[in-house]
Amino acid sequence: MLDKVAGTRKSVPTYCYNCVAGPDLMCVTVEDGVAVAVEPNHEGKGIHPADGRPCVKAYGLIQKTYNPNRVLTPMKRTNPRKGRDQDPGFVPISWDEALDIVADKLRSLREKGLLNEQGMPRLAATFGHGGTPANYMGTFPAFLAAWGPIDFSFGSGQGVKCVHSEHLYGEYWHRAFTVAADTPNANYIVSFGTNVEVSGGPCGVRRHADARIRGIKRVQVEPHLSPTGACSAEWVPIKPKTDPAFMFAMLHVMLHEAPRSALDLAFLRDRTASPYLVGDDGWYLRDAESGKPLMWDTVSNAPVPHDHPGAVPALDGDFTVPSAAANLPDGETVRRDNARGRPAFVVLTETMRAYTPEWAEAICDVPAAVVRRVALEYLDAACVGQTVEVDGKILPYRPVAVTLGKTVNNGWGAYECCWARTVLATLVGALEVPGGTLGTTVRLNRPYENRLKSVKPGEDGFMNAQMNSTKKGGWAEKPKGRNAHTTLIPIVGDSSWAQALGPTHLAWMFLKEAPEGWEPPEPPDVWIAYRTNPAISFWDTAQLSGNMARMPFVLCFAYTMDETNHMADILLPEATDLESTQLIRAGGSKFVEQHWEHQGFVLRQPAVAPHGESRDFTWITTELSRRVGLLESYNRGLNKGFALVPLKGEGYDFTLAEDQVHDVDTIWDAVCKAATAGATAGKEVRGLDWMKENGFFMQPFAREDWYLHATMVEQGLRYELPYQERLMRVGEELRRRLHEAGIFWWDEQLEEYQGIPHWHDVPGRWVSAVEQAGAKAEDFPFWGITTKTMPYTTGNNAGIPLMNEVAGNLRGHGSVIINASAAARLGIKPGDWVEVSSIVGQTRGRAALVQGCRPDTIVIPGQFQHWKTPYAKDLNFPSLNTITQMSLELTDATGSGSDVVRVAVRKVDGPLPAGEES
Ligand SMILES: Nc1nc2c(c(=O)[nH]1)N[C@H]1C(S)=C(S)[C@@H](COP(=O)(O)OP(=O)(O)OC[C@H]3O[C@@H](n4cnc5c(=O)[nH]c(N)nc54)[C@H](O)[C@@H]3O)O[C@H]1N2
Ligand SMILES: Nc1nc2c(c(=O)[nH]1)N[C@H]1C(S)=C(S)[C@@H](COP(=O)(O)OP(=O)(O)OC[C@H]3O[C@@H](n4cnc5c(=O)[nH]c(N)nc54)[C@H](O)[C@@H]3O)O[C@H]1N2
Ligand code: SF4
Ligand SMILES: [Mo]
Repeated sequence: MLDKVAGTRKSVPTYCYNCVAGPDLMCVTVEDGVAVAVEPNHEGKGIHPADGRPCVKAYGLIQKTYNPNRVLTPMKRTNPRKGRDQDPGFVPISWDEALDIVADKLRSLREKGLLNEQGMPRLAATFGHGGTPANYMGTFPAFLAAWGPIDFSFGSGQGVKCVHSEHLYGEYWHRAFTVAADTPNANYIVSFGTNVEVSGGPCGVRRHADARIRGIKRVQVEPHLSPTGACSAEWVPIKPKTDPAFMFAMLHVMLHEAPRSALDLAFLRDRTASPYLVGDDGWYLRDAESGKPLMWDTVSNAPVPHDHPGAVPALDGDFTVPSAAANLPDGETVRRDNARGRPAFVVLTETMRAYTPEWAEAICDVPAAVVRRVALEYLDAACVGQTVEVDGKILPYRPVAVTLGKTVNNGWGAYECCWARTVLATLVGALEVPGGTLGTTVRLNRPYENRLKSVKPGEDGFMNAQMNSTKKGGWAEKPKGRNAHTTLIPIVGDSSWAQALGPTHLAWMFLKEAPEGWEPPEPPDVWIAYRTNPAISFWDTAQLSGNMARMPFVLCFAYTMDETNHMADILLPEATDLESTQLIRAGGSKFVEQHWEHQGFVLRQPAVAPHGESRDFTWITTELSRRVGLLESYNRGLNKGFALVPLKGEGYDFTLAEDQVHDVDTIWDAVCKAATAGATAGKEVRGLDWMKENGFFMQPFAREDWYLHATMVEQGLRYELPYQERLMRVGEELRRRLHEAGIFWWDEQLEEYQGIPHWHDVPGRWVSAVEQAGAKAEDFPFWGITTKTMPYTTGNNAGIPLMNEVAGNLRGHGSVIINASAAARLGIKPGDWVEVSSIVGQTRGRAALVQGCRPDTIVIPGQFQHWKTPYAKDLNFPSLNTITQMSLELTDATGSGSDVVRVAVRKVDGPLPAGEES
């Protein structure tokens, strides 16, 4: 621990990972034991894509540390009644008492059995904000692993209202849990609501600024003019939730109006399923012997299996296959003799025929000429046929990309958008090549730290997919967790991240009321929450808070009081960002625009001593493990790699004795040594002291490894595009299983399983949600949407005054953003109080009048309307989450939804009296 020493000044290197655009490097200036400033870590120049600079949010960490509202001792609830209107009656207790209460409780669960009578885990845990808490929770993953089954079903809005469908389909098609443009090399980007100048952190901002100097053209397609729109060459104000129509029309132009030769025909032929023959009933025509999909070979003028050596398959045409087979659902194989077969590319082209720019204009409210021009500019900029040298290798050069923001890539319409975006890339060969559309990380396929290695040959010439079985006997009729991810969402799989990416709102909803044929789940005996605030960040927050109050025992790691830990039984204050120790990976390729030309490890270390009684998360975890009686398996977990890397490898062994309690520094010293030894084949071993001095350990990361292309070529694999035969089969099997089990309430979602997506009235779903609730559609004439702002990282730092001060410079901060003419019609002037209401409730805020917003749309930035979080609760800011529906009907087949709601707007006199929200 660091003591206050008079007259000293030092700069402590560390990292910020307060949002998914991290980790970013920084230094903390400490004077006389007091953190006084955050500064860039200039040692990161040339290594970190932003040369060691953090973003504005990191500058708030000083106030975060010294926040007078921090919870600084463990606390226990004295009022057994829970609810927003109940005073929890928290009283300070010692660590001993707090840990004993928790350990007793947890031990009693183990005695009863890890699963309850319904087969559900008795212990549940929620970690928020896109997985970033893992970078602050020290060795806690080793405790979780030692425990056994845990329900990660209860979401916070991360996942289902984050970039959800992109996570699932992106990873399925190109190992892209998140998708980005190769900004350093791109020349033309069409961004559908990717607010990267705000959400991309210093790496994103720096890269796009450099790209602008280079002359990149970015077209920002979104209902309101975000800072990203403002920094773009062009803003296209599209009607919310109509993006699939825009993208389908781009496909139409490229397939029906542009010359065929403008497309990357070789890429389509050799790297995609475009030549696979589709029978009239929609299933691939397969070789009767091997079951492999057939293509029409133009060399032998005959059908051949997809991997036939020397074949030059046809992309166009209409063929008769003398003898073939088809794989129907549930393992049924049928013969297909003299069957008609058309290449998947033809089926794609035919399906897109009706989706002209003129058709899209009527849906998107964007002139057909704009859609057409964007499509042709994209095609023109694609440089089809060109190559570039990267790390001594010749790769295709395709400097065009399409990116999708959250709200485009989640909820209804997201499947169509993710599909169309990826097909747009394949048409010009711009998938996973320099300049194009890239995946940046994997979370559903292992190894998580190397997405190239996660690619393995799977079915039908494609990469493997980890799907939950939909077969009779294999299908999980009985869910293993309360959001039923293995039962309802085949594509999410069942890896360690999968459950948190299930339909996590259903877990909350079903606590209160389950649909027909579904056993209402009992709440978990114990729920743990850390760095998450579902009571503010999810939808229909009033109802959600009510359901949360039904949790019988809640353990929260607490920084300050907030709306979620208001329901807690025990609060444990962990030492925060500048006060504690952890080693994590950095570089390589990660979320958002975190592709580096280096990879390695970065240390978070105590710049200042922990405040009050707050304790390092690793200390808390070790103590908890000991008291619960899990010390040995916890230590075994550390040795196996749950704190980052296995502590033993070839030529080194830093394993910890399993029967002993190890202190924080001993554990992280072993991790630092094993990590560096592992990365250098034992040549360089750097302990905790070295890491503290140097901050990070980096090695070069080949730029070639940003791209999947070489891996695909080496393994002879094709991208599973454009046709989705496998998903069709999975969807039909899921329909049968659900119907056999008497479940019909997922039928709408099953419609999403199509070979080639068709347009359905996506925005209309939000309108009919109003009508189904018994209200009149015309009473809610506006679209309500949200957006992120640079100084805020979701609700994580809402209680930091500096962030509000900085955000005060941003147009619309803390307000309801509304088009000036629309406001004038309603008699609303700048700064007036307005009420925004939906069928769920109402929220109030001051009106910010702008030109840069569609007249039919209002925007409520960020997530506010706190009623407990100190400082934030006095801001009186509105929140879209108070008024957004949480419902089955607005849930797509991946289990996600969107931050979108139909609303009414009216002028009012002032804020709602406290406690009267919704
Ligand atoms: N209206 C609206 N809602 C949204 C979004 C939006 O853009 N607009 N975005 C959605 C998205 S994409 C996501 S990923 C989710 C994220 O939503 P959540 O997963 O709920 O995450 P956060 O809002 O970051 O929650 C952070 C909580 O952790 C607490 N906290 C902060 N620092 C510390 C600390 O050091 N220690 C402890 N113990 N606690 C700490 C904060 O007080 C806060 O209560 O929100 C979603 N909700
Ligand atoms: N500063 C900051 N950075 C962050 C975060 C943060 O909280 N703060 N959170 C991180 C997380 S968890 C995530 S998930 C990412 C999200 O990153 P982004 O998706 O880039 O972020 P948003 O600001 O939510 O993007 C919303 C944009 O979508 C537009 N939009 C809304 N509805 C529609 C629609 O129907 N169609 C189209 N075309 N556009 C629409 C809005 O106008 C808005 O500009 O950001 C990450 N980075
Ligand atoms: S973008 Fe900002 S808040 Fe996010 S990790 Fe980087 S420095 Fe921290
Ligand atoms: Mo997110």
